[in-house]
Amino acid sequence: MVSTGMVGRGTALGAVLLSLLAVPAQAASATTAAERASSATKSTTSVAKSTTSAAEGMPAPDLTGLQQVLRSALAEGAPGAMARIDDNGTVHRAAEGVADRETGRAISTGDRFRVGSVTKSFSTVVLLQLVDEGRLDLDTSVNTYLPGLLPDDQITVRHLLSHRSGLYDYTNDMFEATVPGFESVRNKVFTLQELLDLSLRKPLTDKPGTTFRYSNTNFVVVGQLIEKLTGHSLGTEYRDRIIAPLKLRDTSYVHPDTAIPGRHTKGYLRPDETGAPLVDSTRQTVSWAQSAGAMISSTRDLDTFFSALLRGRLLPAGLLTQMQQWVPVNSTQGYGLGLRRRDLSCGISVYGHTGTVQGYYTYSFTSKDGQRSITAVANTSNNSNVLGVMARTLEAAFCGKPAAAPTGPTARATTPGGPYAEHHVERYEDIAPGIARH
Ligand code: REX
Repeated sequence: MVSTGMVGRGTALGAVLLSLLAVPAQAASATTAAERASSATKSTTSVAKSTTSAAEGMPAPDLTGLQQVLRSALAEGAPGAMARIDDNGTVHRAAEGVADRETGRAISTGDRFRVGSVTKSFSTVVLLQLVDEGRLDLDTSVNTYLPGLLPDDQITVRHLLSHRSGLYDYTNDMFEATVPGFESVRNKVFTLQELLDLSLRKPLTDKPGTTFRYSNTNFVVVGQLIEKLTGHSLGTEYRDRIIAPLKLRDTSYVHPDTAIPGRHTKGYLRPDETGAPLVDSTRQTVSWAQSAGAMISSTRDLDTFFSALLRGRLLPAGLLTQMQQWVPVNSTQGYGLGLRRRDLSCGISVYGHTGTVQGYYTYSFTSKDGQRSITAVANTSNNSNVLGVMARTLEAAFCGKPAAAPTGPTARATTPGGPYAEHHVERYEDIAPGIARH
């Protein structure tokens, strides 16, 4: 395994008790955010000149396997699925199915989509740049910056970013009934405070700092911190600190607009009732998620973003190290600060985030050196089979061709066909209970 963790792995699924992670904030480098931003711009055009080859120590992507994985996603009910690999300057694109079921337009890797929780990595970068600027400290109580906001002074900024605050995830209740829940918030505009108030109706789920439990509420509070400390809207901060410096042409934060600007794939939400038709969920405010999940982007832009992040273009080394202090999620996954780690079957670990927003599943991950990245998207959700199938795009992108066809009594018993079906693919995705229908 490539990665190391502060705490042991192999812990049981679900909430994981931890000893307190006392990770001191590293001394920030003297590089300013503006300097890093300008070097980020240069580096995106000079990837091929790097002395580190993405191929080093990593097998070539299995493009045939990738295509088969996307076909399997369609077989499980996704109208379309696509993936783009950026491998040290070489681009591979794969797409299957449609972006629009009415017109039949084929899905394309150039299509924009809703990235869901990949937004959390953007929010984290903004907040950690503020840490770098000395405007807040990771191990200080959130209530120091937003007096009286949270019910417990023990909740620190680090607890929010690593999902260890104990703040209840209000989306558990909001989307208990999938389509009615979605329709009830589709056109709604919430303030961040209103979302936090929904969470605070329930007591803390755990003692702050002790337990990893994924909760959108954490990143709602991160959004509040960003707005309070900068005096600007979230959209302004994403634009000035990440989107503009990295020249992410397809990335935007248009909340509360309901339309996805430019060419995009439609999103199709699967209802809970068996056999009920998919619901076109493309248009929505995503106000229920905001800094936890409301960004729009493309496969190219997300590859650029995570590659730049892991290559140290957005944060100084000390803070990038902090982002990679892992809390175990399950036997092959860890959560850092707004960043996921997944350990693949070939021993390679990859870094990025996943996203689930009605009608869209996203996986966006990069190698440790940021030289090879993949973003894979299916235009459906509430379908755990599609979610599980799409995880296999990472195996195809980073592990190369599987050594041998799966054999044995359990082969293909629980996952549908296609490559990697039986080979060390985590069946448990870290999402709130009941979030994806089986
Ligand atoms: C909300 C419901 C899912 C989705 C959610 N999404 O919390 C956040 C996110 C923003 O992306 N988190 C994921 C709905 C887990 C991540 O980090 O990868 N499901 C759907 C239901 C289930 O409504 N009843 O599947 O579209």
